[in-house]
Amino acid sequence: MAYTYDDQNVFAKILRGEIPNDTVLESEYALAFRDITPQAPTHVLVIPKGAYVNADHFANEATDAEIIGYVRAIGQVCKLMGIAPGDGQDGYRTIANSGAHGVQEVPHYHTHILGGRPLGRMLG
Ligand code: DGP
Repeated sequence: MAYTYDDQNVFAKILRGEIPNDTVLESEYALAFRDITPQAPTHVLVIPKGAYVNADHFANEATDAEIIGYVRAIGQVCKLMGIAPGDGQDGYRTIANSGAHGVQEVPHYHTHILGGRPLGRMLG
């Protein structure tokens, strides 16, 4: 599979510290920050630190350590934000738009975490 990563994308610039962000968590493998156009009271984006274009790229080429570190970071963000159902809290939704049909705007893999209100049913 061939993936072309554009290192001028906005999340690459955030990772390099060229654009400011409202960080909620940083780990060896991931950075989590608030979305600039929040769609819910809690709207955090979690990105891997590696240069992966989308979920497909990440799933196929990231190391096991990167994948585990990334998924753990998502869990930690949800705890930090007070939305983790495992802690008896109200829950959340994760979304990873990938590619054209997924309507992915920023070509650096990211997961949206949305919570803080009932989100309604959404499956396309
Ligand atoms: P999408 O690629 O469609 O899954 O969504 C990209 C999201 O990134 C969108 O919700 C807005 C957010 N976003 C775009 N530019 C910036 C930025 O400079 N800073 C932050 N914090 N979020 C951004």
